[in-house]
Amino acid sequence: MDAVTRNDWTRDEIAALFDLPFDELMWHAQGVHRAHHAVGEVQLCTLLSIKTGGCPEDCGYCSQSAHADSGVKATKLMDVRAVLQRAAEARDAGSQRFCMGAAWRNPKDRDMDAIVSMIEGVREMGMETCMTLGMLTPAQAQRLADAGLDYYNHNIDTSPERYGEVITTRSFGERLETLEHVRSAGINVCCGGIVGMGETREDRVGFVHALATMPRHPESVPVNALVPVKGTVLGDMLADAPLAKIDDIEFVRTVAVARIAMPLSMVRLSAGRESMSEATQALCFMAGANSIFTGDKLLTAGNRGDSADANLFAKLGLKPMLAEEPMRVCEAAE
Ligand code: SAM
Ligand code: DTB
Ligand code: SF4
Repeated sequence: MDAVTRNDWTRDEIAALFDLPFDELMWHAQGVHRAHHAVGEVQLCTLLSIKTGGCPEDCGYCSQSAHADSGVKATKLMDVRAVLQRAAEARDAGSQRFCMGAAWRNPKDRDMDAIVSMIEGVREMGMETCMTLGMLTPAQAQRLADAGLDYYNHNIDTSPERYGEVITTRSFGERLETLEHVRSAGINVCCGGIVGMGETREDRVGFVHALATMPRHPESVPVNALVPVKGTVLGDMLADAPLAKIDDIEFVRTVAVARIAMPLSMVRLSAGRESMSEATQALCFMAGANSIFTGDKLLTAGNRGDSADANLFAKLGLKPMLAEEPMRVCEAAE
């Protein structure tokens, strides 16, 4: 690796960061952030669900699981032209990266031609591309790399110990296998998870520890706040136990610890901003979050919308990050 990133974090060290007095934790996180990232610049990414609902996986948080009763209608894979139209709109609204998500356990080989055309089309518009399609074989990962895919999102979601309580249809180990295929193909990794699923502090420690001890840190680390959806296991559990909702300061602590443990990664303040106060979001940016999803929709859930975000950026003096030529892993290594 390089001189500033460490992959040998112990759980005790991560736990000790979480335990710091809040002021000291923020001071430390800001120091790390300022040493490696442009201050006051936030990357804008836009999400599109290219294939919604009917997913065979049983992720307890997800509205798109066929096991949930969320009312989300299953659709087929979108037409390539319609996807490119949405990408052009996102680019015109100032977005730097276009992230396409499919509610699949894994893509079928018959879907790959359309997926490749989407990647090529979005790249031609000058935007970075990200896909999240579930598990990949090494050959599928290579095909996406050959098409020019910049990032693949595949989250570990929570600590290795908690994983089996949230998802039973696949294992933590299978998640890591796909991440390895993505890395080996030379695609940048986007990997993070969800906070606020009723997990313990120890689980949050384990979650950040698992990311920060990967052989290479993910280039993007999305930290989602659970969007509780009625009809999902976790949405219903939290509706019945409002006290289990994550405390705002604990959420900010998680962002700050991720920033310190993975200094060079983009830390993305992802789902859940719609119900987060502006003050909490401001603390997240101060803690080192430097990427958000724009627009008024994530995949199926709502998002704050561009005018509310423009207003918040103006209040906080934040600027959208300018698009850069995406750094490919193969060039970044060494
Ligand atoms: N099916 C693919 C997969 O699971 O890898 C990609 C799409 S999936 C919706 C992408 C990520 O969105 C999940 O790993 C999870 O971290 C996040 N997510 C899904 N539902 C969420 C919710 N209700 N609240 C917060 N994050 C959520
Ligand atoms: C990620 O970690 N968060 C995004 C992206 N990766 C694909 C997805 C958030 C989904 C929020 C719930 C929804 O829209 O259904
Ligand atoms: Fe399917 Fe992804 Fe939702 Fe899990 S998170 S149910 S894999 S769409």
